[in-house]
Amino acid sequence: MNTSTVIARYLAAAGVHHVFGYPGDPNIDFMEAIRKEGLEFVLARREGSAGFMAEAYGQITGLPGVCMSTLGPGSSSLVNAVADAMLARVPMIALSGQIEGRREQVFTHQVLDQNRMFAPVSKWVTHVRPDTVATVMRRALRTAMAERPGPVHISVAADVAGAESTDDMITLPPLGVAAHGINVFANGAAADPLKLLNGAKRPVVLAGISAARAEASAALVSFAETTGCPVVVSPMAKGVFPEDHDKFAGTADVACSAYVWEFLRSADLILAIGFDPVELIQPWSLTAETIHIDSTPNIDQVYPAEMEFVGPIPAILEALADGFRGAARWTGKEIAEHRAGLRALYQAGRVEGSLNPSDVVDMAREAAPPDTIISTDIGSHKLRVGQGWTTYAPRTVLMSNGLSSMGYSLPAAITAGVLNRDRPVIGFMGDGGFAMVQGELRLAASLKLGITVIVFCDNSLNLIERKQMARQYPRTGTILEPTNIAMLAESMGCEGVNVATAQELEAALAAGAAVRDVPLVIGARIDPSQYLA
Ligand SMILES: Cc1ncc(C[n+]2csc(CCOP(=O)(O)OP(=O)(O)O)c2C)c(N)n1
Ligand SMILES: [Mg+2]
Repeated sequence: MNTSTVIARYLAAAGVHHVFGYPGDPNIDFMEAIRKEGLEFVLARREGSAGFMAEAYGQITGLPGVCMSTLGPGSSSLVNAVADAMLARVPMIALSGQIEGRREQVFTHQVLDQNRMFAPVSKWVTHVRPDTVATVMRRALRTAMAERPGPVHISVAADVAGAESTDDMITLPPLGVAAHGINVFANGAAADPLKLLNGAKRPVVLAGISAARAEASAALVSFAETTGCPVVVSPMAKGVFPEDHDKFAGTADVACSAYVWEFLRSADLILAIGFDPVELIQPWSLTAETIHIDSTPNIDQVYPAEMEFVGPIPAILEALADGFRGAARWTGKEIAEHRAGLRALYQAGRVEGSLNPSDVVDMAREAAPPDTIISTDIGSHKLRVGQGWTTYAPRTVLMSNGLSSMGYSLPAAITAGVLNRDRPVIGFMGDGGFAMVQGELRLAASLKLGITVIVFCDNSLNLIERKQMARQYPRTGTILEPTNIAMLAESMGCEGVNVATAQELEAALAAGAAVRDVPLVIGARIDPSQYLA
């Protein structure tokens, strides 16, 4: 078995069926190995997109997303997506080719020190050799998957990829998270873990991505129902708590952020349940006591917590709910009023007769089935999508909210389409983020994905333009020239339509609801004035 075959067999053993990448000559043996092992290679149109596709694969499946590049220009192009996986806490195996070992130390053309380049954005950086490859793959998979998950970068030298391996035993380490064992850390040995919870009058849950990774949805619902706690979620955790539940209290750090934080400020106890501060935009400003509940200790200390429950989140929630003896202090009416206020604020600033950003989100939600998977890019549109899109299950809203990198949404929607051919997928993106990766439409068409792509066309890097406006600076470097999105989409084998009114959008979305094997790209010319509200 050659070294590449050992790598491929480890990936297959871990349950991975796709490799997203862009090749160069050092990758040829690896690509042949994955073909023989039955893995599918997806040729993105740029390494950065391949990496985002792999990241989305990790977000959706919980398995490592695998991406591949050549050496030098390929690997350096992959850095952004590896950084994205690092800050999204997504397991990833990133494989880059490298020049033959003999030349690596002294040769210069295309040769970068990949270990140093990837070190700050990876949990582990290494290379394989024919006599270490199986051991390296076990450690790579275990490292990528262990809490908090993240990327491992592996260089595969051109003379190693096809070389016969002497370390070729396939033995998969356990890759799941622990099911048992709760550690309690508290100041004061006699601290009663339930005293705070039982005594609180207005406890609120702030749930995040680590709860979504821990499959804690059912436990979270029963915890909220038993204790009467309303639940606010972080953007990337959307769906961890069903958003039609009467205890749902909104998404933090998207549109209407101040309103949601005001609600959190009214709490006398915060239960941070798998809340990862990587998603926090402003420094923590709450003064109420906070209990940290997560798979890992509160090592960031972005928020202070005198008590930590560390272990499997569902088990912790069940134990706390079992011991709950307090009375639910929030009335259903209070939470319902909060939600109605949030909804009104999210739609505020609509210009009658225009196609407003919230109209695009609301109309798309209206036309799409409940189990639709969406992705969103970064910018003003994300803030609307993040608050306005209602979702019911985890792993159905994909976004890059740790690194917050533009250009994520289209590659992520493609992965969602590849993995869910019988389920609707919508990719929301700004005209800026779309322009960064629009070539991937050709890939989406060639894969015959029936995904819907909705581009918020405002001829602007709006989020940045608004900051210029706030300081009364002239618009410099934030203007995007208009693009005929429909024509562009059609030239890439997709269906395309440009819309500028609610009626036109409604008709386009109705067409989008039909089962298709071609992507539908909607260029939605929006009136951005609502963003200012
Ligand atoms: C790769 C990358 N470059 C720059 C930024 C900074 N940035 C954040 S939002 C934004 C504007 C995005 O414009 P667009 O995609 O059109 O979305 P809009 O804000 O107009 O909705 C920029 C430049 C970023 N987050 N990621
Ligand atoms: Mg824009």
